Amino acid sequence: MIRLRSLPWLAACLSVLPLSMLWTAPAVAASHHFEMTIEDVTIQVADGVNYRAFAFNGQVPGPLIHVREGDEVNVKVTNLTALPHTVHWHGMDQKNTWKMDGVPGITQKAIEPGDSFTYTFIAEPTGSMWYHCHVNVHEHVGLRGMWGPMIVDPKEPTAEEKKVTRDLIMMFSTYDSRYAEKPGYGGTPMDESGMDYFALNGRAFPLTQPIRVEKGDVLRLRLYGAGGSTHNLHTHGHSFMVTHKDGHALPQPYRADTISVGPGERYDIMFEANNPGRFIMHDHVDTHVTNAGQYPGGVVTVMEYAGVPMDDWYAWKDKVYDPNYFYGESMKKPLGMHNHTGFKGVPVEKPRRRGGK
Ligand SMILES: [Cu+2]
Repeated sequence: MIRLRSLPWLAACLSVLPLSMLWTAPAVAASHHFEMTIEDVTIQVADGVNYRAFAFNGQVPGPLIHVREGDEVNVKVTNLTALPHTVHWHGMDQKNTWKMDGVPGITQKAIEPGDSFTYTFIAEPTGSMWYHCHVNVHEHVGLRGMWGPMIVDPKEPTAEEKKVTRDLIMMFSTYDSRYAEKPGYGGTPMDESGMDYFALNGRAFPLTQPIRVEKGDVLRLRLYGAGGSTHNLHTHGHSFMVTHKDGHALPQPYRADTISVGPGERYDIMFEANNPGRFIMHDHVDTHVTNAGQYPGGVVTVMEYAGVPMDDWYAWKDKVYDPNYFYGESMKKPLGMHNHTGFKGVPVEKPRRRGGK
């Protein structure tokens, strides 16, 4: 029998072994369980435009799902609306889990009103991914806000990614006010000319929010074509590097000041806030900066640098600021699913059943 006392060097090795293993152990993939409802709500897209939505956790955009590469994601989805839905995890490979792809009639039967379905899959590949319904997409995704961001962090972020101080999510969509109060209808190609409201995270300017920065911040904007139109985002006073397409790091990032984001597409852009002032950031498709034909409206925000005074005539001088409108605060939190009360709609009252006999 070997006694450790007789082999002091071995005892010393063993005593430090657990600690040294801690330093070198590879990151163990986590397993996340989330619960998500789909609810009938009304969201305010613009002044006087209250739009019926089928909203994930009652909000548009849906909650932020933030996980790491290789994690197991398990989401129980409960349909509390009067119409069937599914959830497609846009960008996920679904290796050996194709039945979790969320396409009705192809990978599953739609989730009927009152029913639940649990999606389980591995989060891969990394990047700016998203989820959306796959039932009657022209209406449910196009008009009813059935989408939300899913960010899959890489195990090893790049040097550029590590510099980011403000990680923000911007989802573009369009609305047809004729169908605002008509859930179950709208969004077909024949209706296309009726798109009259254009939104950034579900609201049109001036109901959107500014991006408040300090000089020296490094911004990463994750741009999503969540609706049926192509949006051309232009940043005044700053050019940016286009670093990722559909979540994937570009082998050769390139510099630009306007970027076209089509339906389903995602682009990540990064730049330093190095030019103090107040700079608009807007969709360069001219009709997309109107509300029912009136300029300014639609897809507009403003970069506001700390220390720049609010002039009397500034459109947003009295703006009630929501620091999480682009999920910037949620992105700083630990991995998980993050709701944002600022995105909540107003629940639609269900018709009451008659009581008694
Ligand atoms: Cu749906």
